[in-house]
Amino acid sequence: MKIIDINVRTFTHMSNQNKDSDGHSHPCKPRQVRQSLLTIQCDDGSEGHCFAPVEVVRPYLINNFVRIVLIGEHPYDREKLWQGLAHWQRGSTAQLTDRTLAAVEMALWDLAGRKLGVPVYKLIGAYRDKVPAYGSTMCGDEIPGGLATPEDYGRYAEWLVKRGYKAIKLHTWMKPVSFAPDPKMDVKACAAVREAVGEGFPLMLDAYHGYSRSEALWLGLELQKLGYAWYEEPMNEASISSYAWLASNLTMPVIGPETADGKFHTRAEWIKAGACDITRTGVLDVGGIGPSLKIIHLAEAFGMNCEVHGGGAGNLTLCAVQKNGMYYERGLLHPFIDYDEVPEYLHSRTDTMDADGNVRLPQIPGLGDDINFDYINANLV
Ligand code: LLH
Ligand code: MG
Repeated sequence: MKIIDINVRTFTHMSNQNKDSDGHSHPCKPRQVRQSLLTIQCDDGSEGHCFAPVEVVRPYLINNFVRIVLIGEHPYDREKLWQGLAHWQRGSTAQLTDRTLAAVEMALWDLAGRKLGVPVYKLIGAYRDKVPAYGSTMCGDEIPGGLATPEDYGRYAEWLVKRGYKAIKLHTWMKPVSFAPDPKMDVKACAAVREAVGEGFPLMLDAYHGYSRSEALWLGLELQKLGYAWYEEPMNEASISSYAWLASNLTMPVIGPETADGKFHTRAEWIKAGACDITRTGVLDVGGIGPSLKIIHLAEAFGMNCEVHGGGAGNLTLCAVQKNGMYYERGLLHPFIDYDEVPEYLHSRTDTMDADGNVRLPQIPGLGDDINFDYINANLV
């Protein structure tokens, strides 16, 4: 069995989300957008797939890196193939990102799962078949009735509790919102949500990612008073010593890093420096499922939890194979967006959540996306 081809289908679908000038998602009028499906094919007819943004699997990357490492190889040699790509990141003039590695590696997992007839989380070794989800809000905005005021956050939190979520994480206001960033406004939103959901309900804050040490500490001390369960990325994650300083000055858990470069190497340095109480990985942040498993197990060896960043089939798979993590991050959510709607390119949602706030792992062979190939083939670019 060997890999004989890698192809990318780019297709259109409707989306009601847009990114602002700092890259944060917000609701917008439905519009047509493009997405890609990466497919790895083997000589025995087996295939593995992974969705990716168009630029992450653009022809230059597929032809000049991915094909060269993968063609002719056994598709189950995931570690060898991942190391081949990861090694090539040095000297690739930053073209070959962890996101491309993640798409390729997850397509290899999908291929193995489909070929063997099992969901990937069972193939890795499941810890659980359902995962409690936290509702992760979009960043604040200036849309009337959206997430524009502390009261908006409070009202939305009440709705999220009714929908079944057992925990909520706020993303508050970030640039380019006109009054952001403002730690005092963050505290007002956090207090309004605490008031809405009552004491004891697990709440987390993912604050503006560029506060100074003194702003971050002031905000953290306020969150402690409000009984928040973790404090995420209030400063630039490149400064490990700032996080070590923050963690040593707070009793509440500091979580991270999420977006810092360096895969498992960076997470090891954070743990060694005492910069976090809970560590973090996400398939797109560190180059896939394999490197995320290394981080989860590293954390476990230090008696630490590792919370998974972001949603989707790969991240849900990680949540199902770990003991040392609480939640699946479901979102990003907003009062004007029906997150439960099924995207046109799938037959069903990958992360369907029941009324008790649990996401059950899909039982289809592969990574878990129930791909609507007819839709994709009818809407090719
Ligand atoms: O800044 C944002 O839009 C969010 O922080 C986003 O990156 C989100 O993925 C996140 O951090 N979740 O935890
Ligand atoms: Mg985050």
